[in-house]
Amino acid sequence: MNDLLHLRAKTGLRGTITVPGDKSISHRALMFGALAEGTTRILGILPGEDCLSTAQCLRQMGVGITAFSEPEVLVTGVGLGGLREPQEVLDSGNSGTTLRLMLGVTSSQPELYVTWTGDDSLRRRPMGRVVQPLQQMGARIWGRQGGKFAPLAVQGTALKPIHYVSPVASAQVKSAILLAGLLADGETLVSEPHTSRDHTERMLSAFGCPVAVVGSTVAVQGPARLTAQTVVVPGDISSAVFWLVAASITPESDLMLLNVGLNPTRTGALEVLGAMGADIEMVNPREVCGEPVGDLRVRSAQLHATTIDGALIPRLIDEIPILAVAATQATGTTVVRDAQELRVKESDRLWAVANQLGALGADISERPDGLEITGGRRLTGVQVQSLGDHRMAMSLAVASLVCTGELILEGAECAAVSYPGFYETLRNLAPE
Ligand code: SPQ
Repeated sequence: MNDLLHLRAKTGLRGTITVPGDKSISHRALMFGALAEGTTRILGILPGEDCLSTAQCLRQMGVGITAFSEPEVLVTGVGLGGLREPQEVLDSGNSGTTLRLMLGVTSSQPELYVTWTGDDSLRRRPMGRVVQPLQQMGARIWGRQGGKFAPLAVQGTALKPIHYVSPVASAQVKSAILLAGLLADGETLVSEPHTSRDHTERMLSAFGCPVAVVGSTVAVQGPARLTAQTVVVPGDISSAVFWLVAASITPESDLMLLNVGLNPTRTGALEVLGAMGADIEMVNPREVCGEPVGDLRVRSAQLHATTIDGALIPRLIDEIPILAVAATQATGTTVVRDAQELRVKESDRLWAVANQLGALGADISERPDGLEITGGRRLTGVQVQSLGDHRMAMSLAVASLVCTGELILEGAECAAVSYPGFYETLRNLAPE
């Protein structure tokens, strides 16, 4: 499928939106539920394609998971080491989180042989970053180019603990090693240059496995046991930011976003939008299942340029495409640095953002590790492409709100990877 979606500018986005469940937390709730003893209840799970991939792979390894259409999803845990050898190749679809975290889980389980694959995009993404440290732990993994790319074959075996000093700040690398460490005998540590999202650490503790955190170093003690829990998944801040930018750049807008996850390792985009002059108010802050949550009210505002770099990058890594859209409407030149990780996401997001926003007439240039965007140029609707990347699709759809003429979005359907119903919500916010 390669849907063509026709979109036009609007004014006055108004209403209340409950953004779908957090993707990172939904994946982890399924995985930890599968590895726990007992039945885990998940409320508010994201019914996105990526999470469905995780659920399907786990089911193929003998885990009972009820339908996502029900108000709560039940996961019948098999316990650490209890996964069954699958009969088929397991397909992670478009989901880096599924493949990287599950490489950690499956490589540490003796008696399990698994072949992992994914879609065209995922088979191009680097897996050496988890395969190599797992091999240091003793993992037996084979794949294309010496294990750098999927398909990957894993023969589970007993692993030994390591202290891995990661060259990149990556929650997927950190989580894969920690999950492998759950069955290793002793302490497994991961240090990273800046702290990446910490949902694994929080959820492991909630499932009864203590996690020691000192600065940007995290440690687990194996062998561990996980106990089933009830997980209430907050709304995904990475999805909420599309609406924060949409309302900020569209005149006469006033939106309320309910139940947004506000974990400090994920709120970099809120800080950046605040620094750009966005009118965002946090209402009713609270804690749900160990994760900070709140409601966000956002109104139109004149934005100005900012710089995004350093330790902020891992705290907003998935929001850079939509922040680039905001920067096209800001006064001055916004600079993004230290963001070379964006080159190995669902698309090369630095190239994709520069190329597609450039096609709309934005003053944007690509740097080896970032972007430079000078706001103020009027955007013109033309045909642009998602390049099969859900965050590109939704960023371009938001850009249509400020284009003259019609923007035609090719490959719009991939938004369902992380945000089923995104375009319907966009349509309902304001008449054209
Ligand atoms: O799962 P996937 O495909 O890697 O998804 C993305 C996204 O845009 O939704 C990245 F492309 O999010 C990652 C995120 O970039 C999800 C994630 C996680 O749940 O642990 C961590 C980040 O990746 P990384 O490589 O920095 O660890």
